[in-house]
Amino acid sequence: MSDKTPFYITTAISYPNGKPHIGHAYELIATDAMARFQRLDGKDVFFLTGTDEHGQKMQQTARAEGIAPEELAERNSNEFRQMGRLLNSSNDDFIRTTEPRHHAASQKIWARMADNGDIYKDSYAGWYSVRDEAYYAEDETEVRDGVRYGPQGTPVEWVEESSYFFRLSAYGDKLLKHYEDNPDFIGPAERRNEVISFVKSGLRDLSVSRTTFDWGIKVPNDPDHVMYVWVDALTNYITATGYLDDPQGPRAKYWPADIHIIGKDIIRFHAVYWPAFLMSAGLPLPKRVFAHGFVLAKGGEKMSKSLGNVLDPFALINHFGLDQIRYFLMREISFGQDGNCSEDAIGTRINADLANGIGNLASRSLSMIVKNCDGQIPQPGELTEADRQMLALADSLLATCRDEMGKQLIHRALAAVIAVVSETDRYFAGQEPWALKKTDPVRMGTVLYVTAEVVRQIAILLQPFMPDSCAKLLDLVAAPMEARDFAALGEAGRLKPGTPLEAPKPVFPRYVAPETTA
Ligand code: ME8
Repeated sequence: MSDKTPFYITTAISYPNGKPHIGHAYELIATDAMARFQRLDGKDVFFLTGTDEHGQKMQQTARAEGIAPEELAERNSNEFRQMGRLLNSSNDDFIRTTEPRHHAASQKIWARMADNGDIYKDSYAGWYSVRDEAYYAEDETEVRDGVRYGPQGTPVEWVEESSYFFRLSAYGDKLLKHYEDNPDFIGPAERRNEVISFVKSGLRDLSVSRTTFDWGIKVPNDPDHVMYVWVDALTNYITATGYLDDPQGPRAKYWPADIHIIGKDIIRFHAVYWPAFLMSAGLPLPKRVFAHGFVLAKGGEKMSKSLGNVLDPFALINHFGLDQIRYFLMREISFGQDGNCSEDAIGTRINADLANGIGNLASRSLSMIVKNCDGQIPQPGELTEADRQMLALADSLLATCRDEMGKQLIHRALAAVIAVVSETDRYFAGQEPWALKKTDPVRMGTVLYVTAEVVRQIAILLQPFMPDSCAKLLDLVAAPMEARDFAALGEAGRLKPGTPLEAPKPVFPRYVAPETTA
């Protein structure tokens, strides 16, 4: 048994009706960075991602391709799994909602809601968006050019069918109380306000089964009905913990989840429906739901095939490098807000922060050590005020990063680290170790020691965002493998004078845009 504190984090599970796009990559990278951060900070992390394979959208896409939905799901779920490997995602499990464990869990949660008297049979007549897999009230829709659209801008169609309902209307006050008692339940603040006003406007009972198609999980004791895909989809988070099979089982300790990371378009499902289902089923609620923004094209346009501005994550990684793309997306876009992504901006960011920033600092200081200090980490002399301030600044970064990451402000954690890189550059330039070589070699050694020590700490802290590159940086400062987590930050893991160093190899090359041929 681990005595570490459990920490459970999830991404949304993606619809495998097509290949993964940059939005999917963005969410997985962000969630992976948070999971890695908590692991390095000593938590017992369980990180889940996967695919949401049922529903009308999957059935329609499969039909249009002339294949069975199982085949479509299998093919594209593999693409998502492969994307995870390519992105260096450290997820501990990958759930597919077509798996038997998930069918069983969904039927259990349904039975618990039914036993609580919250499910009744009636018939549904109203608007449905297949693209969003969402029911909308008439006043949430609008007609443009003869087509009716839902609030996310997707077309809606009229649906009339026999359906089971969930008594969502009974949960309005309970949900509002929960939001009030748990101010951190929904983030960021804009999304919290949006959810509160939606619930305050009055909740109607929710149709939770479909009878006009059959690609879903069967309702217990009524096989003509399949569950509404969101009932089954949301349940994935609890399926993977095995909590419904055995609350004492090996993974049950991870429920309730510490945080669900999702995009802003699906906040209503996670912050209204999901907690209501769990309250009904008598199960603990997740501690937090955080909605990130959308990745947009240059100029803030939505990416679309017709505009020809779709950025393919696989092509970007091939061109710029994985850690470069991971870093760019986490640093450039304020987590929780929409942000633009363009090749120009990626190139600029790589050069400013990585090549000219961390990369240059590491290679200048470490190559001076290799050349001028017998290839060993020098013994520092007496520390000046400037040295002490430099080390104290580096030592204070963990607290800042912990605080920002605890609020999912990933971009701010990174900005704080980069600010220390700039400060170290100023320190290094101001101390002029190259000039001290002849006049005061001990002092030169001290300056190089302090700089290399800051590089070590920065490399440890940036591991969640750029795991492979930071491993290389940590190799350059000869950080022992067992001293690369956050416990090794600060005084505890200071570089050991006398440790041999190899000549540094460049970790972050400058990006040079290929010449465009007219
Ligand atoms: O919504 N930028 O699946 P999905 C950033 N199956 N994030 C984006 C994005 C973009 N351009 N486009 C999509 C679903 N996303 C459901 C989830 S969870 C129980 C079920 C995000 O494949 C989106 O907000 O449409 C969501 O969090 C995730 O990608 C999967 O979207």
